[in-house]
Amino acid sequence: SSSSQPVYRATTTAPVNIAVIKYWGKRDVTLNLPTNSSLSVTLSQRSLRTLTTASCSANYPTADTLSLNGKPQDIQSSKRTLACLSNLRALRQAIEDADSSLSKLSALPLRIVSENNFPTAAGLASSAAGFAALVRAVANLYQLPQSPRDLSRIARQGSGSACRSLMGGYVAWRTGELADGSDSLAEEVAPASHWPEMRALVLVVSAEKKDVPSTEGMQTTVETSSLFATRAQAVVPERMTAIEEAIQNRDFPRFAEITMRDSNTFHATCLDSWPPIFYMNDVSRAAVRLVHDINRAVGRTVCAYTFDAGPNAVIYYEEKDSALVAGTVKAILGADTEGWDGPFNESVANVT
Ligand code: 2P0
Repeated sequence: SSSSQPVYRATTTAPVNIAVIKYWGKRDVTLNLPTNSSLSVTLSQRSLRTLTTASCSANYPTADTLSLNGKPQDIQSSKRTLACLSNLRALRQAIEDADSSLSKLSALPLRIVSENNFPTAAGLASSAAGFAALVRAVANLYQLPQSPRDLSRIARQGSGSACRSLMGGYVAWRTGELADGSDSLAEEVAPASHWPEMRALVLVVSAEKKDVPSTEGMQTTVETSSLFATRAQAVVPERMTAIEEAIQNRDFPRFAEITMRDSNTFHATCLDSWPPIFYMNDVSRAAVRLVHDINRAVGRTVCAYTFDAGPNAVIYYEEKDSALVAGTVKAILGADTEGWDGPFNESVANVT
C-alpha cells in the first residue's frame, strides 16, 4: 500500500541578515535582480532564525505544501516559492538522470514545514531567513552538490535578501550584469571569525506587520524618486568598496559611518518616493539621536544604527563597548535586555 512508502526528510536552520548597504530597487521583478549591490552581517541564530523541515514521500497528497508557523501557505499562488522549488527539482532531476541508483525524489510531492522564532514581516528580515532555510532544506533533502554561492542564486528568486542568508559573516550580494541573473549572487566578504567582536542589538520598536511591503515599496521608489538613481548608480558602488575595506581592516568607526549614512540615504529615497513611504517612527528617530549622542559623548564612534523597511533599529557595536552602548540604550530607551557577551553576535530588546 502507499502508506508503506518511505518518507525522506531534512531539517535545517537559516539566520537573519541585517544589511549595512541596503538592497532597495529591482531591475527585473520576476528574477529579483537588484539595481544595486548590497552587503550584510549575518546574525548568530541565537535569537532570530528560521527552522525548516523538508520532506518528500509517495504517501503525500500530490501537490507540494508549505506551512509557516503552523499555518498552511498557498504556494501555488506564490510564483517565487514555485520558482525556488522548480529550480531545486531540476537540479535533483539532473543528478538522478546521471545516476540511476538514486531514488527518484524529484518525482515526489514535497512537504515543507517552517517556523520563525520572531515576528513575521515586522521588518525583521523574515523572508530572508525563510527562503534561505527553504532552499537549504530542500537542497539537503535532495543531497545536491551545489555550493552556497550556487544556492544563493535560487534563494534570490524567493526574496532578494535571502541570497545573503546562505552564508555566515559579512556577505555581499553582487548586482551582476547578465539579463538571466546568473551572476547576481551572494559571496562571503569575510567570515564571522574575522571580526568576532561585532555585536548587533535588535531594538524591536514594533512587532506589527509593516505598512508598505518591501516589494511594493521599492517599486514605488524606482518609479517615482529622483534621488533613487543617484543612490544606486553613484553612491552605493563607492560605499560597497569602502565598507569592504573597513571590514577587512576591522575599522569600526569607518564601518559605522558608512552603515549609518547608507541607512539614512535609503530612508531618504523612501521619503522622496511619491506618495512618500515612512518606515521610521518617533522611537526610531530617538534611537538615531541617542547613537549620535553616545558617539559624541565618548569622543569616538562606538555604535551605529541601521533601519530596514520598518521602525525597528539594529545597533552595531563592538563587544568591548558593550556596557557603554547596550547599557546606555537600555537606560535611555528602556530596552529590556543587556548587551550580550558570549560567542554570539546578536541580542534582541523590546523598546515599545
Ligand atoms: C536589505 N531590505 O538589504 C533591504 C533593506 C529592506 C530594506 O531586502 O522583494 O524582502 O522579497 O526581494 O528582500 C527587504 O526586501 O524584498 C530588504 P524582495 P526583500 O535587507
